Amino acid sequence: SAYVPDPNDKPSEKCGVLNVTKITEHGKKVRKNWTSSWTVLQGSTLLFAKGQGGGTSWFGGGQSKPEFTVDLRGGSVDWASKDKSSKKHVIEVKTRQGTELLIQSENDVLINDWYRALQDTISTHAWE
Ligand code: I3S
Repeated sequence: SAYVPDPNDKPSEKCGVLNVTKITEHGKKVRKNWTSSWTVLQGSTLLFAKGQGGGTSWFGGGQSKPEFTVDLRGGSVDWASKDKSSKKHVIEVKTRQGTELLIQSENDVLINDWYRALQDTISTHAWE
């Protein structure tokens, strides 16, 4: 029988450009370095790649690897408090591995979608 998409199905993948910085790595504070990153949510993994690669697909050539990836399982996602950043629409992601990231966009609709997607991911992908 023909494939009929279920309108209630959530996409397993989300991608877009976000401003990102690490603030903690392996539990240690690191210097902020805000960069515009191509960001992909794939299952319980969040992947970041630098820039937008001059228009060629990041996935295409196979030569480019993600700048870094984080495992969201067992982590947390919250709106960042004002003391974490002076920017607006900032999400704080904490991972089980002791990495803390801030992700941000000037676009409030876009960032709200990410917030929801990240929350969904954390609640549906249990830790072990
Ligand atoms: O939390 P901070 O230290 O106030 O973060 C700001 C700094 O990282 C600053 O760079 P310097 O390393 O040159 O001080 C950045 O340019 C700012 O964007 C950081 O603050 P915001 O509030 O934008 O996250």
